[in-house]
Amino acid sequence: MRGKIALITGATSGIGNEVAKKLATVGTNLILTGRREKRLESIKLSLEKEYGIEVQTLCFDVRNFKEVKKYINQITSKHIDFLINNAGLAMGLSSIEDGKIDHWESMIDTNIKGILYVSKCVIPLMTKHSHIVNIGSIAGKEVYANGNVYCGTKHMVDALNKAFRIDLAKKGIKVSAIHPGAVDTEFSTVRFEGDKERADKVYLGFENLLPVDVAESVFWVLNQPKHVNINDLVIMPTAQPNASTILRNIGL
Ligand code: NDP
Ligand code: 8X3
Repeated sequence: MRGKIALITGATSGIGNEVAKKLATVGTNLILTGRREKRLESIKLSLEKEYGIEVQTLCFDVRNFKEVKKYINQITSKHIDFLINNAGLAMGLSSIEDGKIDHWESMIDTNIKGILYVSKCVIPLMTKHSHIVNIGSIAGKEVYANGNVYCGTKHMVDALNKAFRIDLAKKGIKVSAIHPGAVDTEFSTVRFEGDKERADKVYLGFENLLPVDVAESVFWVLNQPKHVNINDLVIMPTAQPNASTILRNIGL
């Protein structure tokens, strides 16, 4: 992993940030993206200082193809070894007839178009043994009440993951997806538009996944021998046996 180059979208918080830290510990150079420039800068400074790696930051919105193209063109390296398609979000948790159009558009544009736009621009920089890891969700494997559009976008990520693998196999590019259950990040605060009290309730009474658990899975997937591709990995809290069941207050 030392000296290789990984591009991680959505590295300003949660899972993306933790994947960046994990790869930094083994000497992988990083290209980190997100919309919050100050956070990107402070993550860059701290990882460069602590691990002696090179970090390039690119501040752009994955929903805007012109921006994606412009910033990916600024990448100083001619080659990308790993692309972690992580940027994503849920907005709202409402029955289909109550859902907000702007929430739907934001999820569709970020979770689906974002992966397509970034991948379209990064794949030309990838060669044999490069590897794309798409962060899907248990919501891409099952549908839960009021999850409608978010679940739909993550089902699309699941489909794109399979499609990318077929299309890119001839170039020797590996393609994997990791589908987590509940991870305590800024995800629920974003979903409930800053309502931290409501967000915190999601994780009450059971041991949720931590971003580091997902980062360890990403690391494991990237570290398989070159003839081994992990297609799909679903990682759940022990207390969450499926998307819509969380066993609270029983010590799990
Ligand atoms: P966070 O909210 O902590 O992180 C989301 C990241 O995505 C941030 O770095 C954010 O950066 C970035 N992002 C969001 N929208 C955009 C955009 N339009 N352009 C560029 N970057 C964007 O949540 P998580 O770490 O939990 O989420 C990471 C991924 O994991 C998502 O795809 C999510 O769907 C998935 N996931 C999360 C689970 C959970 O329970 N937390 C479970 C299963 C999957 P910035 O705001 O700076 O742009
Ligand atoms: C995030 C997990 O179950 O909140 O993708 O949809 S869930």
